Amino acid sequence: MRKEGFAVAQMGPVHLQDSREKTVKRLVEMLTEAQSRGATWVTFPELALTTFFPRYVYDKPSEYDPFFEEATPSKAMQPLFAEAARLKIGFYLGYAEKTQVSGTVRRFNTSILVGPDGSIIGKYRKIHLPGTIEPVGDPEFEHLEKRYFDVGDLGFPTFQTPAARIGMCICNDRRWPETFRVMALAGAEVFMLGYNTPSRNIHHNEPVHLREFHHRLCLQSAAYQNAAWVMASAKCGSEDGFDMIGGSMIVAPTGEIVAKTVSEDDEVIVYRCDLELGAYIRRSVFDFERHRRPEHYQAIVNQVGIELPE
Ligand code: ING
Repeated sequence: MRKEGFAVAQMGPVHLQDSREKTVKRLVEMLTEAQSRGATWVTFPELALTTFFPRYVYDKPSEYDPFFEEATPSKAMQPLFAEAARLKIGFYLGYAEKTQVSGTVRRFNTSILVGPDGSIIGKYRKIHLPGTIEPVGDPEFEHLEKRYFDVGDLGFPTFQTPAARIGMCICNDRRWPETFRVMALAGAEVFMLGYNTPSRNIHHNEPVHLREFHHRLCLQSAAYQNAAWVMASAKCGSEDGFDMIGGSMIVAPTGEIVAKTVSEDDEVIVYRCDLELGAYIRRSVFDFERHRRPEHYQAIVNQVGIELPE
């Protein structure tokens, strides 16, 4: 039996005018609550330090750089790192990262995994960037992650911790099964992800109930098909009038939802996860070594889009 307390700390809205200090204070409060309820790991949302700024059109870096952190940990993150180290809690944190890669400025939609000793165990940079580079001209809001972020350059890594082997991804990544399979093939036992998912789809008139249904569908299938625990944390509610879905949850390797938020505010859910449950499923139904046939999967790696066979 390998039981470990995992928490998902969902955030309510972060408004354009909210300072980093005010927002980080909310994260610290939820981290403290998670620890008091038996958690040793906490998953925070995507872009947890600011509003979901890719909904707005900015032209110059000077307009959108204020949303980015230039060091990790940044000054704004310090109180969270300090409290986590004091309470010996590990955490996943999503934020906008501005950095240099081989002398070139790069901007990523990033998450870090921080250990209970306060050290940064690993980093992930979002690979599946939804939306468009140019505005589509929707009267209400845009989805411009391809405009502000580079495609992640770190692959889908996994990180060994005392509790489990942990893999990270971010929001739209959860809609692509390749994300989880790659991490599961590297031994991930727990997937941590944050998301900021608008309640409305600006690209087509999608019934509202489908937003949460597709969100749940992605997480439950990822958990079951990869025999892993899934920690999914929303930043949600109405950010300056722009609604985003909640539905933060913890999903067992069986695909069952074991904990779920009921609000669109700051809300902590905690579950004592038995890591052995995933191991059992990986020795039976999803024993990759025994059952997978990659010689028949070539199209998944060799193709980007659909190619009709002759
Ligand atoms: N947000 C959304 C997400 O993937 C989206 C964007 C929603 C794309 C629904 C397609 C369908 O959950 C982010 N930040 O990726």
